[in-house]
Amino acid sequence: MDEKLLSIDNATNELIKKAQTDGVETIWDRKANMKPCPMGEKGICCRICTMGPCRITPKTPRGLCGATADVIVSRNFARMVAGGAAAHSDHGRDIAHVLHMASKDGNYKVRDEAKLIKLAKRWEITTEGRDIYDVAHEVAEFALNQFGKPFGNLELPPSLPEQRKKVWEDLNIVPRAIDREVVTIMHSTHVGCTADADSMLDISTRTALSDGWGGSYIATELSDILFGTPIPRETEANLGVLEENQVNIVLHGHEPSLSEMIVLAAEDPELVALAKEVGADGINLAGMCCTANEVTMRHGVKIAGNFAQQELAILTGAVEAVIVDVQCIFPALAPLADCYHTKFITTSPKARITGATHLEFDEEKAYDSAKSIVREAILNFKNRDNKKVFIPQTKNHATVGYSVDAIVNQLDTVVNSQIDPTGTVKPLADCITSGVLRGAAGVVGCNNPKVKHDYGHIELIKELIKNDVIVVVTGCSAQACAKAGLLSKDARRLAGKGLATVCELVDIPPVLHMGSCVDISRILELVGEVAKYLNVDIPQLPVVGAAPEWMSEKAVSIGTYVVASGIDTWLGVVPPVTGGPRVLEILTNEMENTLGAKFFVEPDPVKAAGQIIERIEQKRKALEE
Ligand code: BF8
Repeated sequence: MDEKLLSIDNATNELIKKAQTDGVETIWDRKANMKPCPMGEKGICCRICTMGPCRITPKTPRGLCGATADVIVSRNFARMVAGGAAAHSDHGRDIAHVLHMASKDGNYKVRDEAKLIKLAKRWEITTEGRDIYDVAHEVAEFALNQFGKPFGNLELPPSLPEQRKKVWEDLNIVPRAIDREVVTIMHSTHVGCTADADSMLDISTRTALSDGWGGSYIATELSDILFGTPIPRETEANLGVLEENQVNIVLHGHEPSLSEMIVLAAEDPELVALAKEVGADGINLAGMCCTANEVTMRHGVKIAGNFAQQELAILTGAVEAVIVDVQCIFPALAPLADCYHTKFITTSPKARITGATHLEFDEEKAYDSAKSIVREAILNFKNRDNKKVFIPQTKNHATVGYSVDAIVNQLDTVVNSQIDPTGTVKPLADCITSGVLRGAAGVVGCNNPKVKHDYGHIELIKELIKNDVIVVVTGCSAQACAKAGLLSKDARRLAGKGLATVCELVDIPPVLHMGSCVDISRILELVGEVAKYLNVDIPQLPVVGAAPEWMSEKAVSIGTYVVASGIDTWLGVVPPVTGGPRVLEILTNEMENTLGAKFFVEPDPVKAAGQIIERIEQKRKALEE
């Protein structure tokens, strides 16, 4: 691999080249010109009031108010957690609103009744003799209450082991209402409030837990109820999924309430006919970022790419529209779309972008709204300039859609030949305790131009599977794996003997696609169930987390709740906390004493894999004793 290449992915490198020929800029050009602020990088710049901004230096060891480096670093960290928890949880709230408007004759329906009933029972909502939509509405209300209820703690899912809950109780970090936790951070970080790194990190941890075991968990469960619980499906990934003779629509963002309707609208006979009328062979949907994960695991919609590739989709000159809702959308798409014929369509009042075409998605009239958006894309086909079109011929096959239910079913079907289905995680737990699988890793998160595109994910994961560590993936890591062929069942040839045997027996890839970033809740559920089955607390399991190319506030919240859930977490990009020695000490050391897990920072993915394997073996040994 040419060291100068910015990605390990051919399609990406080819399109970066095209950007140069076309004279347009990409994230990598901006990165080359950007000099990151060294203060910001260490987290020691404080902009919380206007007396400064204060910068901590040897000469000025305190801000104007007297805040130390650790106070500043911990407050900045806390605000990142708040931003991330807010984004994930507001996504969950939106899905709850959609469930509340679901009806038998409406656009949004209940697709997984069994899951709805199970959740209703868990929340002590009467189900017998009731209309399923009455139950759905009460479940939605109950969920919405988790965001703002004035008293009591968050309703925690049954997959959370009692031992873990006790740890949180003892540390006084059991989350309360989700909004309350986010607001507490904003209050506590206001000038003149919390000035103690330890306490600030406790508040951050509690808020992050309200995301992982609250907002994100709700987002996943209610999405499954509304749109169906994913089952394994076949798909393809990378920009080569774009079609020369079709209307190409890229769905980018996060919430399935929009993308599900677009998927339906794109099959509408009226719109299919319109596409033919404008000279196209049909309508081709392709997903990007977490929306890609949502629609691929429920419909097999192809994956165009991950976070760093969003500009490249437009650069192909073959995309009629990029339709976005919220989160992880480059504002750069607006001026870039002006250089091609692509329509950049924003749909959410929460994420309007100057220069974009704003067609607000109205959930009350979801289908009609989605149809008008798709129509815009079709009518734009005539503006395509064939001279500017270049679709890289790179794509790979992937099997996606491993929800917890799908994993349990798959193991039951094959391992027990359905003779004696356990309906539990027993077969998975057995594979781990017997040592056939050495352990499991959840590899998640973004792309970050500080790391060669996709290199962090793929190198780490290849090393892990080679050493019989089964890997589950979500977010942009999942797409990196799909593009690299690691989500294909053939990839078992890259696995160690134990993992390869399991893959063959169970007919799964060595890397399992578990969904979008909010679906890290699926990983929590799986890990929690295995711990409960073995009657241990989560930190005792040979299980780790990793975010090799993370960049967003959401990733900070995720990392924090994963560690607080008792799972050691490896970061490939250094977080902006190195200017606070106490903060660093807590995150990378002391958390192990209090929460049973901590953060590791290792930019080299091969070294990180070595550390992970060592840690997993230590845990195995302790578990056997
Ligand atoms: O929530 S992995 S770049 S797309 S933040 Fe964003 Fe990161 Fe991708 Fe989904 Ni998650």
